[in-house]
Amino acid sequence: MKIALICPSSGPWNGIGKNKVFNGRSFRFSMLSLLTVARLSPADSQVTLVDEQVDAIDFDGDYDVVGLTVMTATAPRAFEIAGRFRRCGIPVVMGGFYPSLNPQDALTHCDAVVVGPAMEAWPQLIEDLAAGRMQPLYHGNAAAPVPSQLPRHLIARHKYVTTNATYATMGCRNHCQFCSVSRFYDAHHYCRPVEDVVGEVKAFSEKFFIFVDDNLTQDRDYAAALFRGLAGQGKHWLTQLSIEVAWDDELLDLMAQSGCVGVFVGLESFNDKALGTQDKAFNVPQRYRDAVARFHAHGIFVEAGLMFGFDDDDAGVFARTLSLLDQIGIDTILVSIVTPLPGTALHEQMRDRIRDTNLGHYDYRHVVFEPKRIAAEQLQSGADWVIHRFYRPSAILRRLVRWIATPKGLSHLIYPLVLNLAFYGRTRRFGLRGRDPAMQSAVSTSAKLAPACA
Ligand code: B12
Repeated sequence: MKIALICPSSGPWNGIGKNKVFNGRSFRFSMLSLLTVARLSPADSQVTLVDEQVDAIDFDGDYDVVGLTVMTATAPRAFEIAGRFRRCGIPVVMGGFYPSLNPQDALTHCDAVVVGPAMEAWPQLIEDLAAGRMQPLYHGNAAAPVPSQLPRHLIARHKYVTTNATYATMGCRNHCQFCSVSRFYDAHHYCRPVEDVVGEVKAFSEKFFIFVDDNLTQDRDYAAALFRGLAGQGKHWLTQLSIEVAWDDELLDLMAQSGCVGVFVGLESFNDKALGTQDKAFNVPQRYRDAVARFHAHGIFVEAGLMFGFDDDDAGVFARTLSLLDQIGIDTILVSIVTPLPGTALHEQMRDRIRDTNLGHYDYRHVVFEPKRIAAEQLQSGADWVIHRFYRPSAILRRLVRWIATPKGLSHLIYPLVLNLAFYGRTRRFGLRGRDPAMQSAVSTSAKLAPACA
């Protein structure tokens, strides 16, 4: 069977890699979704993997089936691609976050949808297709063994910051209202056998790799066993996790010893009330500074995920946040505009306030709803302004000097350095400037962290 697996690209991700400098390559990694589907395909099938961010799609290709991996933001482009292949009589299957959370909509654009992970579902679908009895809906099994030894040779190493990405766990037990992940995994957290993950990491040819997990340390005992297994391999890795791990000295030690050099933590906001409305009250802003210091003491830099546009956000939130980020010592930020992704709890709450239904705009970069306390334009401009200010060269330099003073400041400097420069490049590529909707000086001087509540 000839199978084409395609990852569509959209918005500012189009044309990545065209420039020599600041070409976005530093943000390109993973492709685990389609590599996993490729691995689950029959051994005698011929698989072509296309990442539209860097490869062209051959619409005249001779394929028996086309599989598309689809996020909400890439759905319009995926629908276009699907239409072209279907007009040539080639069946199209969709999987990934958008079709899994919105299968009926996806089915109006394709022949079958795989809901959830591909395990068990994809092999069954291919068998049914070959027998001429493919069904419209297949449900994957997240508890089934995850295939290792992915066919990474199907993607070109030089087009990615790394092709050494993997995951030890899937999903998250938290119920953050805005998040697709808890819905996708039905608020479950699945762990792969430690020995499988350790074996996979050992086989990586390079020192650096990425865990794309949603919350790597949510199961504490599992994480401790994993870190013990990884220790001594001399690897360096990044991941995403919840802030609570900062208070667990033993786990932090193990994490650092196993080679963790950086973490992405969804701080989201410095406003307890906003966090509460999103069911994320386990983040306590008064403790952020201490948490960051603990990571730094272990040689781990901290990237903060931030969201603007909560109902409690007013015009002062941008300058206030910028000032607080500096006070708590954050190394890099990833800013998102609150986005009610279809299929999430937030989408259900905001249904009446959505003013833009173009799914291509559901990429955390556009305001698609009517905010409560500020105008939509202020939200857009304020978010851009924060990114622009945070990544101005003088601020980057100041942060790097501060980082050098941490215990592994010199030996791990490469990571915050590369990431800060990559984000700087992104502000240039996206042409971000923005304006502070409030009077910057008036607000930033009044931004003070409340004393830590123990
Ligand atoms: C790595 C990553 C990226 C990478 C690479 C993505 C890639 N193509 O490989 C980059 C940096 C490019 C990226 C970009 C974006 N991302 Co992203 N990304 C991730 C992350 C962290 C891991 C993805 C991954 O590799 N998972 C591991 C694989 C094995 O799992 P999987 O993707 O779910 O795939 C399984 C199933 O879904 C299914 N499946 C998936 N596709 C298909 C296709 C077929 C045919 C079949 C049968 C099955 C199938 O089978 C797979 C194997 O079991 C996820 C979070 C997450 N939990 O997945 C976010 C995530 C997918 N991204 C997200 C978003 C919003 C984005 C961006 C829009 C915005 C941004 N933050 O910049 C952009 C969009 C890019 C664009 N416009 O083209 C959201 C999507 C939410 C949604 N409802 O759409 C997520 C869930 C993050 C989040 N918590 O909100 N991302």
